[in-house]
Amino acid sequence: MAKPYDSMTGEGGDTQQIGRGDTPVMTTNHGTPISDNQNSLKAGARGPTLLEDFILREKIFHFDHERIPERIVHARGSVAHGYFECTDPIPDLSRASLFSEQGKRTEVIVRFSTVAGGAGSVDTPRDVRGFATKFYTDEGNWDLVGNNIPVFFIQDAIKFPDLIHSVKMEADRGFPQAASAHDTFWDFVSLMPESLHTVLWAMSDRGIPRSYRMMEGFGIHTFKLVNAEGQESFVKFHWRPRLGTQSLIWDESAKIQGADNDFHRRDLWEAIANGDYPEYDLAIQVFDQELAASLPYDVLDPTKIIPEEVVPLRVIGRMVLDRNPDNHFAENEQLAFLPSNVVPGIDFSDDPLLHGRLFSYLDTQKSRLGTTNFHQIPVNAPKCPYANMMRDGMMQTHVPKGRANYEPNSLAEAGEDGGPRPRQEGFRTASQPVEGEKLRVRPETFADHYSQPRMFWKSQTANEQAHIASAITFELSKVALQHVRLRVLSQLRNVDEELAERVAKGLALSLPDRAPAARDPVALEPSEALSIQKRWHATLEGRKVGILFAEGSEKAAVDRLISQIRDAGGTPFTIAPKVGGIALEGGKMEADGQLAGSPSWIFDAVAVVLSSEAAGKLAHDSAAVGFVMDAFAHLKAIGHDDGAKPLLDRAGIKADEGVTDLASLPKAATLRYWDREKKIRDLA
Ligand code: HDD
Repeated sequence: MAKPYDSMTGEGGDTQQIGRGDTPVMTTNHGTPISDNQNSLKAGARGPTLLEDFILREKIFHFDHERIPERIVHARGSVAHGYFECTDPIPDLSRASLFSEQGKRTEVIVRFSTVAGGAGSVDTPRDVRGFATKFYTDEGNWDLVGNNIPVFFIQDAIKFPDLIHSVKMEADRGFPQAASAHDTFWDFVSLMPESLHTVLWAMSDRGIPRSYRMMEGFGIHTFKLVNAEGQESFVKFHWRPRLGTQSLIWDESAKIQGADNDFHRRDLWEAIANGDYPEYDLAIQVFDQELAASLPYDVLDPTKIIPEEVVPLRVIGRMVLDRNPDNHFAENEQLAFLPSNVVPGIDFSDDPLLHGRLFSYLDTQKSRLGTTNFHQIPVNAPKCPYANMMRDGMMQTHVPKGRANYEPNSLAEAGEDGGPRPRQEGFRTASQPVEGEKLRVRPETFADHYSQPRMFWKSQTANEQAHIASAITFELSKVALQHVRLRVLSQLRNVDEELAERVAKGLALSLPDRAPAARDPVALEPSEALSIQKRWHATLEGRKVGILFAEGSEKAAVDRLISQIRDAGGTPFTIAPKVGGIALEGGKMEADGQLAGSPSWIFDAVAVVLSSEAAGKLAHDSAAVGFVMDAFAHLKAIGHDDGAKPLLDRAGIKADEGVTDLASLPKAATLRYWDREKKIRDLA
């Protein structure tokens, strides 16, 4: 019998052997078994390659077309599968089947994303994050395509291409990538005061989330719930992460871009792989037309929120993400969300931004996925049966039987399959009277652009306000056009004089005149829910602690810390100057990461377990000094033993509440030390 092909030696190879044993046969895309995947067909061993080589041609042809156009926005994203479980049924409000019974589970896939960067960009720039969920319900797919910020930059979809052109890399130079800190974005924003509310959110710590697992999600628009009797209510959807909302410090997020481009993608993947399934509550704010009419802003305006102090949140379910994708392309690149995917019981309001989206997403999938049959791609296909008279088209994979490709038909009367029929209980648009002239206008009720950004600003802690002021200062310092900086300042004066003054001072500019306001702002009560720090969850769950050791460290102390961190629900990660295993006091130990590649930026807190001899040595190693110095500057807990002191002293660490002994670290690591910030950074 001939020898099987050996890819190392290039010897052997016989189609008789193919398919033997458990290894599947490699074939062409048309099923022809392949005997040699290493060498193209040539005329003579050193001769020209032959056009006849259909195996080579097919392989290169396919490779040449492996990429599809990336999403025009939200190109970089990470997905996870899971389920939604209804915990508080709402049949009185909606007949949506996923909300019908307590304990009912519906499969979901979620895609988290950044907005501005390309598919290969980094995870931690300052940006809005996408939070898009596809519920595969038993009455069709419902896509809740939201963001981690509850408002949007513009009020009308017709402005979306301008907004996105302005924020993406500038058209002539092709930079900056994944950043809003440049002329064109701020030029646009300064001319569109309606964007200020979202700008303030994006410039706050919400724009640099710690993890997709620690991010809220919002449906943003007002939607409608419709019950079996056809009664409607307005609704806003909220995702609340069980781990609480947490963010990075700006300097930390910028540095993480160097340490780990995939910081959020890796975090999500590893959490799920380790069985720490991310969980979110789904909450609704339900209200009626009467309440809507009583508010000093319009509920159809997507630049406005309804504070939860005004309409409280009701939790109706939870989502658990418990499965990583098997294939990035098939389940992420090919995943297509459509805000127009609703199910009976959920309907749209007349938000003009939403209406534009109902067109845009369907349209874009044709250009991204190349065919109107993109719904047949496994990740997009409903999990419930679906049938209609739409036929053919590129990449059609269904093989419909019979002649019934039109409706109505009477083929059933002749004993043939007459195909599907619409049914009364199907999706029915909530009926509402509509009357009016055709107008290209913005309603008067959308005209107040300043009250809500002011409410947001007033709701923040002193540190959070400082972060907003310095983020705007930073971004405007990257803006080269002086008139744009001044125009932003003139807009900010309408939001809050103090904010405008702080930014002007940071830029060494004098305040320009206030921009004329389309409508004078009104005073709105601050809302605690808008601050991350006021709602901080002090938990080690989901948090990662870096433990630095070196030769001579006490092994028992490292082992003890590892198990304490695990017991508290955190993830320990050991770091040493060398990874392969070094001699500690009490035995040898391998490290998870090497010091130079594991800066403290990628951890929520750090521990330093060192002999004084090793600490003295590491005090002359910039990676080790930077490890503790940055942890301190990023307001993290630092646990250490006595031996580590020479290193801490060298790094200029001043003892405070967050600098603890090793035993206190697991508790200390649940917090960031905001009080420390004013001592190490100018918060003016
Ligand atoms: Fe959008 C993608 C969220 C307004 C047009 N959008 C996209 C994604 C998210 C959002 C999360 C990524 C989906 C995925 O992961 O595949 N977009 C929003 C939110 C908006 C919003 C929360 C306002 C409330 N979008 C918006 C408008 C338009 C679009 C007004 C156009 C008129 N969005 C698109 C798009 C994308 C998209 C170009 C790119 C890829 C895709 O749709 O599938 O059609």
